[in-house]
Amino acid sequence: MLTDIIQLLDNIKQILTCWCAGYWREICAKKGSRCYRAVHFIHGIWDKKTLYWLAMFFLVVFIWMLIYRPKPEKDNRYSIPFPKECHIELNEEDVKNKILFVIGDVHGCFDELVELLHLAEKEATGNQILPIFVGDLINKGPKNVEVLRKVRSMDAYVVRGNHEEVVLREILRQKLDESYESQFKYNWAKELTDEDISYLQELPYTISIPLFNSIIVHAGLVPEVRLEDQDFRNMVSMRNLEKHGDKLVATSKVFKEDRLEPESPPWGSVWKGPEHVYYGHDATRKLQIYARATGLDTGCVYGGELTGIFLNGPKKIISVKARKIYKQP
Ligand SMILES: [Mn+2]
Repeated sequence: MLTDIIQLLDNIKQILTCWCAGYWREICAKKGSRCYRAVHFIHGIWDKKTLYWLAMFFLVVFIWMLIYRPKPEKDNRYSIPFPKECHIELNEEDVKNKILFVIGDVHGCFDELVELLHLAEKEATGNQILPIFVGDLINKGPKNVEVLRKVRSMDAYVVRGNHEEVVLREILRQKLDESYESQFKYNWAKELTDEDISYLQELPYTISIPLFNSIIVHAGLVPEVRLEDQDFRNMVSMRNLEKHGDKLVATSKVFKEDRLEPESPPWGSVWKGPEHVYYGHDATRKLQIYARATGLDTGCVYGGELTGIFLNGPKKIISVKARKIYKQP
């Protein structure tokens, strides 16, 4: 291989030196001119050994560039620390003999969560349920700490929502500056223990379940962008897609009476898979059912419902009504 490269470079050298010698000699009419001297200097050092070291040098530079090529800067909505694993995958062992139940945005609606889990257990007829939450467990609602502790105590999975991120941001700000006062709506977070905070901090952005050809994410995914190249800000905030030239751009505008369509369709209606994505974050559109995406935020905290879907077993959508309007939309 190396001999071939040397041979090739030697051939190139032959061509170059012939070209140089002939051409440069003509244009550098004077034998003592700088151009003439330069050509002969290069010709002089242009031996096999030099070529070998030159080839080695470029090879090392090439490998170094491959290893250390600049990776795009990753950042999230509030520039808070990332979890150790941003994208996790559940394998066969993780989901074996379990009924997967994906639950929409809870937002501190503890009583409704307990009721939904009871209902799910009935539906699962004795089989073990594995709840997977689409994020936004906390904030806005009446019993945020209770919801977080309950979920933590369960064998369950959760992805990061924008509300987990905003609470982490507030906690971080307070740690950095003791005089910093969070807004009243985040007061409940003062009750969180270090374990609660670490739990929130390590929530991944997505959970993939290849066995069920599914991905769980809080807000959405931009079509035709690989999972590892998705923008972390979009994953917790997007609702719609807009066409900017050839590119599909995520936007987070809130849907109101068809105001956005058709220029800004819900991202789920555009998503072609191949995976089926389960998500939340879009309470105003309520339950969204598309060919390859299902939106589960049915606005429990706004007096709507708390909704969950079975990925296997009963394979259906169930929901419970909110006990009251905890927050005005
Ligand atoms: Mn959200």
